[in-house]
Amino acid sequence: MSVLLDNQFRELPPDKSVDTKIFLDNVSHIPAFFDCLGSKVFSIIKSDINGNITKIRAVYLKDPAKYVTLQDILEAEREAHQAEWPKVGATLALMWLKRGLHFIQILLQSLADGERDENNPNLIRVNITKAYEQALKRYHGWIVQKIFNAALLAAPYRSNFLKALSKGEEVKEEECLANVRQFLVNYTPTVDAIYQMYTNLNAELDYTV
Ligand code: 03F
Repeated sequence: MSVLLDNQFRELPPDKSVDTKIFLDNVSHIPAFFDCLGSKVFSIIKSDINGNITKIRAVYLKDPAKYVTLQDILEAEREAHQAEWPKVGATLALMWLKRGLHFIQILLQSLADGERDENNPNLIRVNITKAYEQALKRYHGWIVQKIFNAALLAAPYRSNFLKALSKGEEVKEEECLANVRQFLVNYTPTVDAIYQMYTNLNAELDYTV
């Protein structure tokens, strides 16, 4: 019934470590969602997200017992790559993936909070723009910002977006937003924990693409 509730994230343990296998299982459902959004511009975003998931999974599968948590991966790569780190491997892939996850978090939270453009109540451009400005824009040069502008124009109507989140079923807006809120209960702390890990390990970079 709901893409979001089918793919609920797990509650974090008290130490806020993120289990690599569970995390990869959870995020692996996100790329397929772009297929129902229509425009070609979403395939660029889909393949970027997919590529980062694949890079992290490839590292994990080399030694699942060693890379139980995402932090295990970052620490092993820091040891292995020294000066090149953190602009390398799964550390770099997760650095970017987390920004996309943060974008999704802000977008969904803004919808759940009922933020909307009163003149265009069936558009989600204000919600998308807010998410972009907070999560991604500072890392993008003008060419990538142009891709964002194209995606913004191609963005689905609010009603279609909510319908897509409900697997194509016509559900009442309030019911769908209740699912969004439920999804965010574990999703938001997971994204926050990954950001905190990058801060703690001094692994965040701020170059633009
Ligand atoms: C850097 C960079 N990646 C890449 O160059 C950019 C690609 C295009 C980015 C376009 C941005 C547009 C975002 C706005 C979309 C609005 C759509 C709204 C629809 C509703 C990195 O790439 C590589 O990743 C890394 O591996 C490499 O090594 O420097 C590194 C080298 O470069 C990015 O900026 C990441 C972009 C992530 C965008 C995520 C957008 C998510 C949008 C919608 C999600 C819908 C939510 C559905 C929820 C479903 C839940 C199941």
